[in-house]
Amino acid sequence: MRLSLALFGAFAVTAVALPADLPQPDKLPSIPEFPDVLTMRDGTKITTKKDWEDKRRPELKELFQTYMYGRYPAKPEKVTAKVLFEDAKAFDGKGTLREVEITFGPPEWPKISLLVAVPNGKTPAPCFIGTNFGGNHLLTTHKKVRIPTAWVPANYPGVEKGTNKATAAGRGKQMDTWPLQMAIEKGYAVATFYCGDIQPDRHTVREGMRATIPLPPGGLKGDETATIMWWAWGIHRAVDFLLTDKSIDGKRLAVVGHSRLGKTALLAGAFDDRIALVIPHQSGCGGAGPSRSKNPKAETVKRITTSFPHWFCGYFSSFGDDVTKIPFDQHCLVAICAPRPVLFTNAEEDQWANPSGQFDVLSAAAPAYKLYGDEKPVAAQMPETGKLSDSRLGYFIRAGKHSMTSPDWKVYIQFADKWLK
Ligand code: GTR
Repeated sequence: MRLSLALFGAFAVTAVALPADLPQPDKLPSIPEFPDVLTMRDGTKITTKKDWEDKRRPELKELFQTYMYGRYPAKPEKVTAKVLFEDAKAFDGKGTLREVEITFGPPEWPKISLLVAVPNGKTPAPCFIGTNFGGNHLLTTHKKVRIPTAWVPANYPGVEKGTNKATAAGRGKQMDTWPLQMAIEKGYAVATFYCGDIQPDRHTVREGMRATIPLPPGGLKGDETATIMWWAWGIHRAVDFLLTDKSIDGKRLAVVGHSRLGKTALLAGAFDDRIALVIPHQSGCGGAGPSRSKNPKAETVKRITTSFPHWFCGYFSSFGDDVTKIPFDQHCLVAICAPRPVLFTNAEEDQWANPSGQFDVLSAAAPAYKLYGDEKPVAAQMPETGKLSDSRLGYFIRAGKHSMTSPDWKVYIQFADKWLK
């Protein structure tokens, strides 16, 4: 089955030059604390929802594209979906599992293989959507699920030594990271794809969506579309499809992701209002963690832009030695999501992801949510370990380490039950 989903404006990547009124990073003013989310760059204070939506929100989206994640790529002209297989009696007959190939460009462009699990008899179902680290085949033992052919990280189950090539030996080896059966038993659909379908997580090779864009004359200018932005854009292409899938309730989509893919989930939620709920899990620096961090154990902008330069655009690396020049902090990315609920989830031993700094980020986003009439969008203080704070800006921290497993999913579902059902 092939279906054409939508027609958008012609595909072209917006210019990489710095917008005329924005200075080079070193010419920006130093702001030691979080910049006020409701104050424009020119000092104007925002007091109404209308001015927030017409002025400050677009300004913030522009700033994040320019100085951190790179330009948001244009939407594809056409998005096409082809069902690769469907098993209506999966999960002991409780659910339907299918894989859908999503195409959005010329034949030589990357394609997304979207794994979709849907609860039988409970449709249209709310749906979790997000990217995974190593391939859909790791999340189920189902023999028909495709094995990625793109580069995959070496340390994943079933990857042939020294090849970065996924094999069938990995089937079902990470089922607990995306517990499909548990989600469908709770009435939720789940849709996920391998992030490398869009952009493999290495910068040394020009491949994936990056390779579809010609290098501008003179090389990259600093606000080029970076990997986290490409991943977020890929999630939006999956959303294009989900909105046409009758078994999915398109008004109840929750984006979720772990770590670097949690950074991706937050960005995807901020840049797409079709997503109703946003859950960045242990996303840390470059995601839910503040750049102006007070936690000495947390990852810094200097460190992340040195280890993973390709996740962010070139300009973001310039802030490594002075984060006070960043004209926003991550609370502004959360604020862009307002009034949609956002849940930050963490682990005590994962100080690298800065759990306390993330709570500060959530609190500093609250003024934007108050414009929408929620007088108390966030708890007064960080909840105790193991206890979900289910305010519109929710927070949860558990014992343990950096990982995404089924107990974390129970919390996502608890939060989604409150805000999506
Ligand atoms: C770490 C990185 C973090 C986080 C993590 C992950 O090496 O420093 O920012 O993204 O990887 O994605 O697992």
